[in-house]
Amino acid sequence: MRLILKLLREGSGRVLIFLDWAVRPKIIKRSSENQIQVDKKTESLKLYEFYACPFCIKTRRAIKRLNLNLETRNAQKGDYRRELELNGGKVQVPCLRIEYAGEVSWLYESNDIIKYLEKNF
Ligand SMILES: N[C@@H](CCC(=O)N[C@@H](CS)C(=O)NCC(=O)O)C(=O)O
Repeated sequence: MRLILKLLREGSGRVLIFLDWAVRPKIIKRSSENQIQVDKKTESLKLYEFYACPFCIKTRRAIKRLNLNLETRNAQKGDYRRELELNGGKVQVPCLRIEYAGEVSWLYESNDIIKYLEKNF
């Protein structure tokens, strides 16, 4: 049963990836000075994700729309998965790692991540 659900999620994820590619979001434009400032700010953010996860696709689409150069980290397996579990508290993606004033926090839930990005950028 778990495998079937996983396959369904993966399958719908691939369809969404195609739709996301076919219907691109309208990207916000900034002056080059403003974009440099935004790029500097997004250096402290990392998105832990799975490639075909529908919630990650939605979040990546918001990132694209907001024109953010934000590092994404594949947490499907390997070091990033372990890091997410150990430091974030659970393996659930998407999760935004936020480093601010030397403190690190982990923001789960795609809607909350999108709200955070829309509020800050
Ligand atoms: N409500 C969450 C749902 C996130 C979710 O269900 N993510 C799945 C992947 S699509 C997950 O992290 N599963 C853990 C796993 O497969 O190990 C959100 O909107 O971010």
